[in-house]
Amino acid sequence: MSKAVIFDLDGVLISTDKLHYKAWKAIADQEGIYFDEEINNRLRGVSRMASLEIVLERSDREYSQEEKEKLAEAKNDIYKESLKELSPKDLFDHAVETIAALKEKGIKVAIGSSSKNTRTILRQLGIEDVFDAISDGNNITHSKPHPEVFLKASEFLGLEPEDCTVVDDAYAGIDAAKAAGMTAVGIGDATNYEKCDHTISDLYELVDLMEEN
Ligand code: B16
Repeated sequence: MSKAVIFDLDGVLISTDKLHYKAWKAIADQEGIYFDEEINNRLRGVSRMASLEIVLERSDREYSQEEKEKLAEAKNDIYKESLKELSPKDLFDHAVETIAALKEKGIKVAIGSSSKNTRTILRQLGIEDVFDAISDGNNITHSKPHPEVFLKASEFLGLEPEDCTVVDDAYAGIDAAKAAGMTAVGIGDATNYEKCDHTISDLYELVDLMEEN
């Protein structure tokens, strides 16, 4: 049986997709670059700088590293402003109940997110203090599908990777979990991905699943 569940954040406990979209769209419009929701879907689970590279694919000119850093910072300023609107009611159904039930069973809970804004988001959602470990964009040098963010989470928990189960909604997250040697549970879009060890349609299904595995 796994000793811990590592939750991806965006798309698993909350959706910040639209907020990312609005911020990237503002940057793309400012630069005269075409950007739509379909392109935005490719940014899920991807780091900020890697996301910018995807946004710039439609540009007809090259950007210097300095320009790219300025654009990424401008996007993050807009995004951070919008995070102020988040509140506990934005948490997905049964997120709080699932975390509480897992903890009651002695299962540790952690976050494994590519976002450098993870702690701000958790604070806005009122769940900053419930996790045994938080691994995020600030403690990694490689973004998913690299396993680093989940391996760091298991290290912070003091557990072996094989003792951990990851829940992620992005293909890159499932790949990262498998590369880390962890059990991968897909939710949302990832339920269509054959690399998942298990799939769930509601977070609370994790509670029974953790007893079986
Ligand atoms: P930031 P996750 C990811 O979060 C988002 O899905 C992705 O769209 C974003 O670019 C990335 O975090 C970095 O976010 O700009 O806040 O550092 O799915 O790994 O929880």
